[in-house]
Amino acid sequence: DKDDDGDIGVKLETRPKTKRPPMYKVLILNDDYTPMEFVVHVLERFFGMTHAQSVELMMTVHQKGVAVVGVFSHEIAETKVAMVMDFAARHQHPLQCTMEKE
Ligand code: NFA
Repeated sequence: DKDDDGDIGVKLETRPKTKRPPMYKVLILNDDYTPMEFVVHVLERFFGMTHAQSVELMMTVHQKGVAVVGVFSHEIAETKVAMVMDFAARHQHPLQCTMEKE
């Protein structure tokens, strides 16, 4: 079945390891205080969504508690999270934006 000739098996050819970098989901979390219009504005401003897409996603977060806004490389996801958190804090809203490995 296996190694009947007692040699040391050396794998001569493997598929090229094209390891893709991990991707990260950026999430928006619901809260009771951030105005709906502010969340819609954030989605338009930082995620390039249309107004209709933004309203729909905001309502999903409002009703379900959380939603994925997009999937990005680690660096882009980190930047998006930082920009949203900074913008929300500057406007004194408790809106939370986080990232997690896909
Ligand atoms: N739940 C917030 C409200 O009723 C709206 C909201 C939606 C906040 C999505 C955060 C994220 N004002």
